[in-house]
Amino acid sequence: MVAPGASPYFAVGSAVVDHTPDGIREWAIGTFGTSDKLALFVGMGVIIAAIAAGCGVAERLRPPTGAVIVAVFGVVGVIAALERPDSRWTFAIPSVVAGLVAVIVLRILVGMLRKAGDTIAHTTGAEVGEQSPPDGVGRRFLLAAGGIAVLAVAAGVVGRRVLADTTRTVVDRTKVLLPVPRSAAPPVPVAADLRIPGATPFVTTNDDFYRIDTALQVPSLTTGDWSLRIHGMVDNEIRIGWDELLAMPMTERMVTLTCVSNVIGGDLIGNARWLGVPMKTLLDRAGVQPGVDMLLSTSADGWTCGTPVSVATDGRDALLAIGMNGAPLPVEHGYPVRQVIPGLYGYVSATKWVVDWELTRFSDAKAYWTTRGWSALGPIKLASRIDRPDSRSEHARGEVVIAGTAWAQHTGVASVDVRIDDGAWQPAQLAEEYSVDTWRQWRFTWNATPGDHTVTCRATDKNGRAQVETYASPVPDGATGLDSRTYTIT
Ligand SMILES: Nc1nc2c(c(=O)[nH]1)N[C@H]1C(S)=C(S)[C@@H](COP(=O)(O)O)O[C@H]1N2
Ligand SMILES: [Mo]
Repeated sequence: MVAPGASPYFAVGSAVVDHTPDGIREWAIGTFGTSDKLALFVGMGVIIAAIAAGCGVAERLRPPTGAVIVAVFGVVGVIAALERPDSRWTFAIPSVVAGLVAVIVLRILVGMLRKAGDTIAHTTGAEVGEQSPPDGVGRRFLLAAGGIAVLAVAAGVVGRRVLADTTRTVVDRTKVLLPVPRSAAPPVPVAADLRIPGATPFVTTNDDFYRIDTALQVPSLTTGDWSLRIHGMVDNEIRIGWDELLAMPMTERMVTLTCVSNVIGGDLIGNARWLGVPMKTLLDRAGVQPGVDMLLSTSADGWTCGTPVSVATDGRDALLAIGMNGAPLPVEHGYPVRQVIPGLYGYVSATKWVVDWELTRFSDAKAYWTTRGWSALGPIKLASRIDRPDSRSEHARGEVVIAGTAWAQHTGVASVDVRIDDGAWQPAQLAEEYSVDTWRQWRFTWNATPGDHTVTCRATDKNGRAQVETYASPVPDGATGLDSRTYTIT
C-alpha cells in the first residue's frame, strides 16, 4: 500500500532535487560530487531538526503556532508525494500519518511543560521558564520526549528496512546468467593501458564507476517485473519482456560514459564493457515512422530522456544493456536494463531502469533536464584531464611524469599537447587507441625546473579540432576550458 517513494522524507527530497535551480544544483554537484544525495539528506535532517525545535518554542509561547507549522509540513509532504511521477493517492498516507503524529506529540510534550510552568507560576508568581519546574516534572518530560525519540528512530529504521525492499532485486540479480555475445568486445591491448601509478585505469570497475541520477531510492525491479513498451509513432506497438530480450543477439562493447555536469578536470566519467542488444534491433521491430526524430525513454521512476533517433540508429553501438564489465548491471547502474550510447552525455542517452520508449518529435516532447534549462541535444564535448601527480604536490627537479586521459567519443582523440606555464605546446605520448568510443590515456615526461609551475593539457580530435579553451560551465550543454594543475618543484 505504501510505496518507497511515498516516504515524506524521500518525497520532499525528490521535490527538492526536481525543483533546485541550475546554479544551486551545479554548486552542489561541484561541492559534494557523487555524495550529493547524502549531503541532501544530512542538510534536510539539520533543517528539519532546527524547524522542529523552533516549533517547540513557538507552541509553548504562542499555541497553536507550533502545531500549525508542523501540520503545514505534513501538507508539504502530501503535495511532494502526490507530485511523484509514479504516485497514487495512497502516497498521501505516510505524510498524513506523520503530520498527525507530530502534532499530537508536540501537543502532549508542550502540554507537560506548560502544566509544570503553570504550577511554578502559581506557587511562586514567577514567569514561565524563569525557574526550573518542581521535582519530577523535568524528569517525566525528558522520559516522555526521550521515549518518543527512541520510538521514532526505531520506526524509521524498521520502515527503511521494509521500504528499501531491494532484497528481491538483489537476489534476482544473483540468478541472472549473462548470454555469450554474438559480437564480443575486443580485448584491451597492453599498450592501451599505460598503468602509470596514480593515473586512471583504462577500465573503470563497477564499484568505482560514477553514479548520477535523480533517484533518491534506487528503483528496485526484478527481471520478472521488467518489460519495455515501445509506442508512439511506430508501425507496431510492442512490449518486450526479459526472456525475449535475452534471446536476441547480444553485442558487447567498451564505451566511455560521461555526465554533462562534469566540470573541467572532474571525475564524472567512466569506461566499462557493456553487454546488450543493439537499440536499432528493437526500433526496427517496432517500425519507426517517417517524421520521428526523438526517442523519449522513461525509467521505472518516471525520469525521462530524449535521444535523437538518428544517433541511436546510425550504426554506432547504441545498446540496450544488461551487463557491465561481465556482471549483470549493478542495481544503482540501472538493473535490469539501461541504455548506453557512445558520444552522447548521459542525460540524453543513458536511461537506467528503462521501461518505456515513445517515438516522437523534439518539437512535441521535452525530457526531464530539457525542461530545467539544459540543451535538448547533448553530444559529448572533446576534453582532456590531468590525472597525476596530485595537484599542488612537491617534486624534486628533473623528470616528472604527467599522465591523464582524453576523450572525444565517437570521433577519436588524435593528439594531446601539454604546456608548462605560458610555454609552447609540446606533444604528449598517447596510449594505443582502443576505439573511438573510449577514452585514451596519455603521458608526458617533464624535465621540471625549480619553482611553482602550472601544467595545462589540451586534446585535438580526429577532425583536427582542438579543445575549446574559453571557460564555460556545464549548463546548458557541457563544460569547456582546459584542465591545469600547479606543482612545486624543489
Ligand atoms: N533513470 C535514470 N537514468 C539516468 C539518470 C537519471 O537520473 N535517472 N541520469 C542520467 C545521467 S545524467 C547520467 S550522466 C548517467 C549516469 O550513469 P551511471 O550512474 O551509471 O554512471 O545516467 C543517466 N541515466
Ligand atoms: Mo549526467
